[in-house]
Amino acid sequence: MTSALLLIDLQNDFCPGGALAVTEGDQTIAVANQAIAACSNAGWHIVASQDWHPENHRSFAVNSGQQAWTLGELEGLPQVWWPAHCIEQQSGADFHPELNKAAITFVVHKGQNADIDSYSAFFDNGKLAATGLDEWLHQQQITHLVVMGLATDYCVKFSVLDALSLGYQVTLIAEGCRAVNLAASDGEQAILDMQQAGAQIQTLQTWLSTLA
Ligand code: VGL
Ligand code: ZN
Repeated sequence: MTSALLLIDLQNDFCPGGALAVTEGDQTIAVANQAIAACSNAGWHIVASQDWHPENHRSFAVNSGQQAWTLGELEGLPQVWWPAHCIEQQSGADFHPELNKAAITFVVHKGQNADIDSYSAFFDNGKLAATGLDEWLHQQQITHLVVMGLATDYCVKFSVLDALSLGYQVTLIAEGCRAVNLAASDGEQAILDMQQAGAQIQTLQTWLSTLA
């Protein structure tokens, strides 16, 4: 079994002070850096996704004439209207400054098509287009993913569910994740959904001890 670490959207806009700030989003960075150190040691690939939108993305409330943080529909799919965030090439889309970026061996961008949102690191929300992540993981013969990042109830959840349906074994490090929590229990529910679908939920320490 070949494993990789998959870090979801550890970007400035999802951290306190960012455009779509997730409560304690920045507290995932120290967890990610510990995981990165251990995985580098073990010779694993370290893969990171970046939410990467054009300025005219229609998931942005302002571009669709909607109120931010409310629910609507975009091209027939349910859509939360988000504040403008993670605009390609801008600092909000950068990885958090404390993340050990040098150790990342593959970066995948998602959300470039203005007409459809893309929570998963594998496919857009309508599964119309693939990002190339699955293909790349196949080329490396990676069959197991250890996942953490932002946000638990959106990009982490949909990445994990897609990974499981694509046949990967998935371990989720819950303390390396934080949720948007539009409803207070969304993060908790997302973890249950991932577990139900077959993800193994582990603490950082327990997982690190399996590596040693
Ligand atoms: C995300 C909302 C909009 C995420 C991305 O990374 O979870 N959430 N775009
Ligand atoms: Zn986004």
